[in-house]
Amino acid sequence: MTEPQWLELNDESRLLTIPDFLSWQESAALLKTLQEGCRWEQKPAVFGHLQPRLTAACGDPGLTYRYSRTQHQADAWLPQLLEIRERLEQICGRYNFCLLNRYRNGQDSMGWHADDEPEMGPVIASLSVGATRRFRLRHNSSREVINIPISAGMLLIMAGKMQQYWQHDLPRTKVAVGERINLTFREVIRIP
Ligand SMILES: O=C(O)CCC(=O)C(=O)O
Repeated sequence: MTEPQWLELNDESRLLTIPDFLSWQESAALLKTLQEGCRWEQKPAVFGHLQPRLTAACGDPGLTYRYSRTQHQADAWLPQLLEIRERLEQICGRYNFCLLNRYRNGQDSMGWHADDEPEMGPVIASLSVGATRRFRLRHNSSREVINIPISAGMLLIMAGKMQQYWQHDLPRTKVAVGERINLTFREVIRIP
């Protein structure tokens, strides 16, 4: 695995990328495990539409993560995800929840947003398996856009004030691409 290197963006936002966090074989095995082992759902979006992707969630018992009008209740951790969590925590952060997004083809996507809910810890570790897709970051005031092609096995950690000053998305593509699953390990802080 390549040595982790932090990229310091403006406004105290920090980004780390490790292209080979998982080997090609580990990525292929994890893709299959997740396809078969997670409880996938297509959640409602706005105006009676469905979200253009499938989602699943794993985490510590009793945890729920809410964003917009969507609610994700954690299923039990798969053993493979617990192993990854341990590896991630050796690099940076603490994680008690994993949101999984499954993009079935190039038409599936995720719109511009920030993971800035009050109950969300500031460090988000995003790991991808399957097809390569373009991930974008956009600064809220300068509108600078950073394009990051994310391939299988690549880890990206967003930290510092990233969620406060930047949004991110996963745009659709007309290129014929296969399935991709993205896992975001997060810390959901229980608010009394
Ligand atoms: O699929 C991705 O890489 C992006 C996922 C994402 O934006 C999120 O889970 O908040």
